[in-house]
Amino acid sequence: MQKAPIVLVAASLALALAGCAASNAASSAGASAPVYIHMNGRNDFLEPTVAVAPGEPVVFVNEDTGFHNVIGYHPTTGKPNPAVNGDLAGTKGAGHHVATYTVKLTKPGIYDYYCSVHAVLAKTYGKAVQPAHRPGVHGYPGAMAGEIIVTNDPNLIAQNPATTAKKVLAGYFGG
Ligand SMILES: [Cu+2]
Repeated sequence: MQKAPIVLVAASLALALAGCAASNAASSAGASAPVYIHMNGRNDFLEPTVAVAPGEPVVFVNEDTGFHNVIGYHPTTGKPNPAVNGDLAGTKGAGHHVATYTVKLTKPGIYDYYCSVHAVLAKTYGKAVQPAHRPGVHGYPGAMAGEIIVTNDPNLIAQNPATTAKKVLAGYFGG
């Protein structure tokens, strides 16, 4: 008679876990929920790689006091990619208006971008380029750059950092 409750507990745990899996799948499949990419005091993108479903909004959020931009480019040709192109004024501080730039990409693929204030495109070989640290930029040793993966694979989307679900993160002003 002692085993019956244990079985019941195990069964309800299994149901609870199944419920979690189901709600995760539902949230990642919801193409209307934006994915947020944050700029902070280090002159970088806090979430440099994110994945979204086609048409799912990607919202860049500038929580930094300084100006940033988001410039799309093709890494194999060095040419600009106008599908990603935005300016973000600085935010004065907590409680002030936060500048955002929203982009919706409908075609699956990888969209590379960088901030031309804090990074430069450097030649690699042939016509290929990659972002490099802009000399004189303080706060972050790497290049301020990132990529958006537009995909129909929910497993990739489920790997986004937890911070991509929240528009404004606390404690990042003042760079
Ligand atoms: Cu920047």
